[in-house]
Amino acid sequence: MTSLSRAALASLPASVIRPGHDIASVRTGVVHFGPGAFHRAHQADVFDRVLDSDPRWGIAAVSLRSAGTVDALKAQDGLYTLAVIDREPSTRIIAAHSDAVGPGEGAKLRTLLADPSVKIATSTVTEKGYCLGADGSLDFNHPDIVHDRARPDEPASVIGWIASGLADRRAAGAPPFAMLCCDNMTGNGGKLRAACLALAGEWDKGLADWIAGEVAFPDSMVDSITPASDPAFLAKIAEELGVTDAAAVQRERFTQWVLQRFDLADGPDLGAAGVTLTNDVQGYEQAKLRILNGAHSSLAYIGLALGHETVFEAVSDPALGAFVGRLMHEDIAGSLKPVEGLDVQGYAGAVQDRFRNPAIRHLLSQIAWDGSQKLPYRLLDTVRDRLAAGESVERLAVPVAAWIAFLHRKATLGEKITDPLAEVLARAAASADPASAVLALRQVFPAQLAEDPRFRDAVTDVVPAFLEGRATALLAR
Ligand code: CS2
Repeated sequence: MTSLSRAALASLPASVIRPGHDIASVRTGVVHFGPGAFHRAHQADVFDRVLDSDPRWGIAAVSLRSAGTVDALKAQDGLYTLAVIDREPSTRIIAAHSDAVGPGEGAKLRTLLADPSVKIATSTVTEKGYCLGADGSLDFNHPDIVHDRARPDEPASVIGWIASGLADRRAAGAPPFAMLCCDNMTGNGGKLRAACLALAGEWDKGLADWIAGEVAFPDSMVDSITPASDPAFLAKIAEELGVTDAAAVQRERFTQWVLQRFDLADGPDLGAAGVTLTNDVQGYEQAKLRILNGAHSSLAYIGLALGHETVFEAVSDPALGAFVGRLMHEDIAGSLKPVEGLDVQGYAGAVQDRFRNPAIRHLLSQIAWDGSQKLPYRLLDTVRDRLAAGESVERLAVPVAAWIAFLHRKATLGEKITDPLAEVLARAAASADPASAVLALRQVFPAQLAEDPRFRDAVTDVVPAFLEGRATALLAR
């Protein structure tokens, strides 16, 4: 079977939605770091719509570490399939990528970042890709940052590339690109901005001042459930299309991008392409991270302990589904500050409905990755706020304990833990008292939280139930 390409478009079945713009006329206006499935299913879909009326906003996909997706995009003329897996499925070809840059192509990346027609850079490199410490600031002990501090000419990290790309703009007297962080972190734009300023300040104080004064780093909330593209999905797409597509992605129909308003002269009309531009992203961001992602991580660690494989299976388990429902509505939504224009209880209900989508096979094991990076934003921020308000954290302690037990199981069975802190986590979780040892990891649990007896005892008390296979009883909480 041949692979998807521009030439193959004509032979695709009529049911497949073709690009709505002339692919040959697309020019690069965006550089994107981290072209994983979420980017291809979410931001690229938005820019694909923008391109239907304005050819200046093609995306150059940049992967600093792995060549897979970039090679696939190059081989397929930048094209791939977006399958919407829902009650009303659809299959569409996305033609938003005008260029691709893989590992070892630093010179090309530098040229792209310096090009004044590139007015926007975006990133989805996951939480760990930003090299931040537990307090959310740039970790100067991270090996990539140690490297970049000494080598602004040849950075290793995304932060290094953004800062050095901006340095080149400044040196050329050119306007900067706006930097749109699209990862699931509270205050994502602000965190990225602070990290770039910190590194740039090490190189050149004047550069840091220039970035602080000139560059927009809007915060954003991004949302669309995007299960990984497994071999079975890729085989199904090949059967439907009649050609292979190594970069195909699948997602639910729901998709949302709420972006803080920012100034960009002559920029793309993101609003017309479905992006919500607002002056107050924070409320949306918090609601999404805590309700949706908090529930996801809870379903993942508790669900895996109970032998479930997917989100659908886990929410369909009556005891677990009801427990996570109470967690979402009472503990999380109930403690969020009101968000103008958002009914948080209604939002929590809508999220539960999305989890109950039988067409989506979203693996709990995928969501369980990188817990050390995710838990602070997803669950621990809620714990901290509830403790401050004098409210109970007994229910929230259950998913935290489930994570510790998950690490313990993996560590004692010698199974791989996918997490940037894997080694430290495995050592702590395999110890005689995994709860205390994991809670003592300051990279995850700030002292104030770990040492608060209301939280510490609540977690420590329930870890044994998970270790001894008695977790179901906890779900009555
Ligand atoms: C999930 C997210 O893998 C995970 O950790 O919680 O990818 C989630 O599906 C998205 O944030 C939904 O927008």
